[in-house]
Amino acid sequence: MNQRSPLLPVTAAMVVGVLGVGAALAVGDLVAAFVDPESSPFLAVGNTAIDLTPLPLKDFAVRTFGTYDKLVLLAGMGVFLLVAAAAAGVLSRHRPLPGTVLAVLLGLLGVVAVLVRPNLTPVAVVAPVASLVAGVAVFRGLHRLAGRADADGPSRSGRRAFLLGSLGTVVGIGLTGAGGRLLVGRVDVEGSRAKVTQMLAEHQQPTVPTGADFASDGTPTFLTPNDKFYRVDTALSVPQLRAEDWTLRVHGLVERELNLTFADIMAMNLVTRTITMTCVSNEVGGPYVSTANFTGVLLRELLAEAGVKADADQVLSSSVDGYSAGSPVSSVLDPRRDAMLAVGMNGQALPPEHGFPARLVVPGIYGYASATKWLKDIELTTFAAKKQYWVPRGYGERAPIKTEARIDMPQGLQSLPDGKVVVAGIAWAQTKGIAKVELQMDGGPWQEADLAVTVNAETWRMWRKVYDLKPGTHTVICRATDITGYTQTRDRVGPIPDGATGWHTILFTTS
Ligand SMILES: Nc1nc2c(c(=O)[nH]1)N[C@H]1C(S)=C(S)[C@@H](COP(=O)(O)O)O[C@H]1N2
Ligand SMILES: [Mo]
Repeated sequence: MNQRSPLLPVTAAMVVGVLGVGAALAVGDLVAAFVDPESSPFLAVGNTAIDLTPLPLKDFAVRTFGTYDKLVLLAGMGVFLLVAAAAAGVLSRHRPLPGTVLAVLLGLLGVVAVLVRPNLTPVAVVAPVASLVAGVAVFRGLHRLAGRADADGPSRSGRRAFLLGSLGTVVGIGLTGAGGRLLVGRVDVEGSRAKVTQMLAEHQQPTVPTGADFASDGTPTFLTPNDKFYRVDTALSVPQLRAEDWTLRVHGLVERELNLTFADIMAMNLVTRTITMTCVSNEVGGPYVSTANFTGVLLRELLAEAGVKADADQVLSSSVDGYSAGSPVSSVLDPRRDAMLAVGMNGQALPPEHGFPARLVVPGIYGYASATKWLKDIELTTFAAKKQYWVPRGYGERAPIKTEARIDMPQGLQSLPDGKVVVAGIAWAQTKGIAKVELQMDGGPWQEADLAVTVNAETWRMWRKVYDLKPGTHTVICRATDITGYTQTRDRVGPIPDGATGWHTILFTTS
């Protein structure tokens, strides 16, 4: 037989390729919804890509896209798949082999990604396997129909069969995809949060003293509302957990291993502390710093029940999404800094993006090395034995927050109508406290700003200073000094490996 199979038209070939990949994605998502939503091959590949991203590129992504970095990654993956699928279709105009090979390769990528995810069990591999099988089957099935349609020549029945097959596949993809979404949405996170919020209602929130911020002059409000609180994490999809299903294991270098439920935590001594969190990725003048009232259990009380052994120097916490953070035992147990396992944020259950049902908050340590969200495990270990998530990727092992100040008002390059200007902003030196903030206007002498009321040493402190300026362009620089007498360094360094330094400078004009 040397009869050549007919050549598929380019559009039909593209449709076959794209629908094959679409079916693979939808089936993968649906099966994953039954096993573990994170075993969706698309998400697993995306999450693995995030884990493998070199630090400078990740830093660039956070700087450029901010909180949208993940949306950009997902969109990029989508476009890549669309183009690859269409190209595979076109390459398969003679025979289905090239497209089949691509479907198998993409499927295997999903399998490998699921197998290497630290938080997935091997059973989770059923999702990418089902996805691979569906992709290959749909691709080959449609390819056969398209070939027949073409061989039919003037007869229309073959064409109709291909058209119906394609439409059927589109509907199938839609239904499968929607089914997957519905199944994932079936976890009633909001219902669970509502119950937790209700339980927290009886816990009094500390009131912020009047005069703790200069919000009317342009600083942030002292407490950051939950929906304004900065968000930084590696999770492509926010883990959907219920407090009722949550458990925490405390183990490693302890006298007694603990296995706690959410009810166990709520039965312990709950306290509320006002704490300012800061991200190591915050550039000088950057937005990744926020303050909240966190309600939870003091870690030193919780760990006392487990009994920390003397040779432990690291508290390694890990999350359901395969993240981990490590803080020094000395900081976590320090009675002057109230490290906590938090379940509440500003009087409500933690929002899902901020770690519901439980997270850690350790004052004075950058979030990456302390503030694990969607917490599931605390291991007492040593820095020598175990490395937290960001350490092999280039960040420092110990990460005390550096003393810094930021100008919020005026904004960079703002033009103000009047020479009567209030320069205002924030400064932070968690665990120490801010002693003074100085401003230098247009190269003049350093002058002290007025400080707002102190709330505690774990939080930021607001400042402001009134100027009467001539019309023109102005440059203002700020610098903070903490309670230990340390004045923040002028040396500009970027966030890697353990936090940015430098004086925030703003250029603005008055008329
Ligand atoms: N599970 C998990 N927890 C995490 C992270 C993460 O990527 N995954 N990021 C950490 C970092 S880098 C910071 S700065 C804080 C930010 O907490 P927020 O998003 O509630 O502000 O969470 C920490 N906890
Ligand atoms: Mo961070």
